[in-house]
Amino acid sequence: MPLAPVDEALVSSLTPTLSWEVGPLAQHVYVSIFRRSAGINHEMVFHVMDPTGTALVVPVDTLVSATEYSWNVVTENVLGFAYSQPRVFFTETSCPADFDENGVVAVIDFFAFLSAWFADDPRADFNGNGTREVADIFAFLAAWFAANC
Ligand SMILES: [Ca+2]
Ligand SMILES: [Ca+2]
Repeated sequence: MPLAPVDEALVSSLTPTLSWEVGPLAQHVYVSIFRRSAGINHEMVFHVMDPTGTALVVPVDTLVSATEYSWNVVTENVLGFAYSQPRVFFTETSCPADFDENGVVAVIDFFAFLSAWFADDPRADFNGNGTREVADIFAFLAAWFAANC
């Protein structure tokens, strides 16, 4: 059964830790994450069979910000499959310096921002004043250095 995050949790990380417990007779364990909206599961974004232990860290590049997901744990034993109740969680609105939205702030985010800036991409208006200007680069840099996500 899933333990954490709790149902309907708002998670601040795009690499949250999932934990669960399984009965002693389980021979196989399958953990799956689905993108979800309006109460309906869409594509599976993550699946692992027989993870080590009863917790895992969702890998980078699996989740995106401001999105609803559900996950479940399926166990298999001699009697067949047992499906946990699905658990829902939400990812927080992005960390703005994570420009490519892969869950980590890295040098590549700075280059992605600069590319957008030179391409006059609306997202390059980092300070949101409606104009793409040099100040946006400084605003991005400030967020990038301050990022703790
Ligand atoms: Ca990134
Ligand atoms: Ca601006």
